[in-house]
Amino acid sequence: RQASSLAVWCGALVGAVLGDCVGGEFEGAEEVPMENVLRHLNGLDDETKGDGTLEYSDDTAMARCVVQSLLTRAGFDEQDMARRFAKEYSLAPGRGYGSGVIQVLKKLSSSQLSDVYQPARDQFNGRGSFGNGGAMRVAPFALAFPDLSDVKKYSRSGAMLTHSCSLGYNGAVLQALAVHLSLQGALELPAQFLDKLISEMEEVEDEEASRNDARALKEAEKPFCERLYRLRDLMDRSKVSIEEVICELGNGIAALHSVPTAIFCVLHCLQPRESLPPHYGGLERTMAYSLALGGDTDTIACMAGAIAGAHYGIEVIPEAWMKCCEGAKEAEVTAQRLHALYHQRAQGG
Ligand code: F2R
Ligand code: MG
Ligand code: MG
Repeated sequence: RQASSLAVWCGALVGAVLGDCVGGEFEGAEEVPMENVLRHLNGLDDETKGDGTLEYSDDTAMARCVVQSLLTRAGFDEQDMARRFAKEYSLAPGRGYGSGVIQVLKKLSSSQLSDVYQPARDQFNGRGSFGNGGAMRVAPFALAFPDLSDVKKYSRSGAMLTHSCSLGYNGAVLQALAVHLSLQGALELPAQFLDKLISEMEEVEDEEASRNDARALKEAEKPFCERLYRLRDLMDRSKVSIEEVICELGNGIAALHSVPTAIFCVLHCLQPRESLPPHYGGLERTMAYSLALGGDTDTIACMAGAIAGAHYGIEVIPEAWMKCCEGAKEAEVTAQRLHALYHQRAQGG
């Protein structure tokens, strides 16, 4: 892997935006034939298409708030981040937000609010959201903090501004870990990458709150670990169908049914696959495969795009794709600023 450090930072943030913009076409579709995916992706090469024709959705809208907050505050500031989420929603409410999180975003705009985590705790009769909204926007945390413990701590806190159920915020922690490890080149050794994710999540899911939520929702004792073990089994099989992936890992709006799926998409597409064009590189394969799963395609492709982009770097992203996607060029610039923040922190600044 030859990509420079700056190239993988840009790849991560731009990969996430591409996944969101390109994946929006199929969000909510039950079945997505691969030929439809390839037709959609081929259409991105059409020179007559204007700049930014594919608009980003809530995934990128919220990730932009995370980026701006981390950069402006030179670290995590929950008040500032909450304010930015609320303002972004009030300015552009039509970006396809989850139906529950809208209530949180409205409450976060109140000047009377003393605890910015309270609206999220009140969701779903006090159980909190287990949606993937915390995970879909988490990549910038992985790009801003050099210490793994900070990545875990702040990605969790950032997700808890809207998702107080551990099945929501732990999904964000898992996604942040996957992006962070990928940035360090960990996907060169896929089996070790997965082992590391499992060992980190064993610790994360050992917390009492996580165990209680898992019990209340009748999930496995450590739900994300259990999915990662299923993922490992799928990887060991010589052939695996789209239906098996959906059945074992899911393709839905819950973090549990989408974050491990996104990680699988990246791992599965490290090598060429029969169903995908031979001229496709790894990032293109990951995008196409994520879309072909159907379901929450913008978010699964967004999360897979961040992990894959952190591995392959921005140079492999087709220029025509970048041009079509709203916010892609801006993501390249802000990734450079996150790269500087990361290195400043790494040097103790
Ligand atoms: N919302 C969507 N897609 C729907 C279609 C939008 C359409 N294109 C349009 O423009 O109208 N996509 C976006 O939402 C997902 C992220 O959602 P987030 O931020 O997690 O929202 P929320 O509301 O917290 O959770 C999502 C749904 O999950 C269910 N749920 C969550 N916790 C629950 C609980 N404790 N008990 C029961 N149900 C729970 C609810 O149905 C929530 O509405 C991304 O896909 C993003 O792209
Ligand atoms: Mg979306
Ligand atoms: Mg979505």
